[in-house]
Amino acid sequence: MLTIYGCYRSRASRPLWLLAETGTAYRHVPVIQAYRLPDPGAADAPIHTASPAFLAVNPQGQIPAMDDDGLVLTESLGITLYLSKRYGGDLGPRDLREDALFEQWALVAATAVETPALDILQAPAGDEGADRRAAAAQRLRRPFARLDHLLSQRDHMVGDRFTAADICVAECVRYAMGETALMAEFPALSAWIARLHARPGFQAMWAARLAEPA
Ligand SMILES: N[C@@H](CCC(=O)N[C@@H](CS)C(=O)NCC(=O)O)C(=O)O
Repeated sequence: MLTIYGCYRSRASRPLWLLAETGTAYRHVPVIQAYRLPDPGAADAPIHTASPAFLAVNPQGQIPAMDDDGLVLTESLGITLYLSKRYGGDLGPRDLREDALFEQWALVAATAVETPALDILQAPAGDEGADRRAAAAQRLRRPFARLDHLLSQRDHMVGDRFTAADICVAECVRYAMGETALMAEFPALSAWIARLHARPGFQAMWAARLAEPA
């Protein structure tokens, strides 16, 4: 039995998007971040990242987590890559060379893109956050130039098809999309993520996310 722990308004969106694409059956436990609850200790609080029941799954107290017949994984991009191989068919790597590229791009997303892109998302609006956004945008220019160059030559990150590598990278790039002037500097990257966001699988994941309390 496959179980995914984590609400949609979290990095659980990554494996949940993958599963929306594959149509795989799974149990979803919508664990919420404890810091988002006014009183995580309340008797009627929903299951959250500091709940003993969840800490028994991931003692790190972070979402997402996955349990697939006893295989427990607790890193969103690792879960997404695993699910693509286990249940994804052509969404997963076809051979070792593709597998290497999937891993490379997931690591680029996690190490070069995610932190500055999150900074853009989380910086205060207006003048107050302007310096933080500008510094984050500057840090993104090199990885974005690399991605833009690749995507000006091909439609997808790996192979000639949509794969989990696209999901891993797109889910980190997404955080920076509010910085529209930055995105405009990278037209191939912008066109690629717009195509991905038009997919029914992403739309289904996004609708479920919007249906959750903010
Ligand atoms: N590198 C981890 C980061 C996980 C993470 O930071 N999850 C956040 C939600 S997106 C969380 O659980 N925050 C609650 C907390 O840290 O207490 C991953 O990608 O899975």
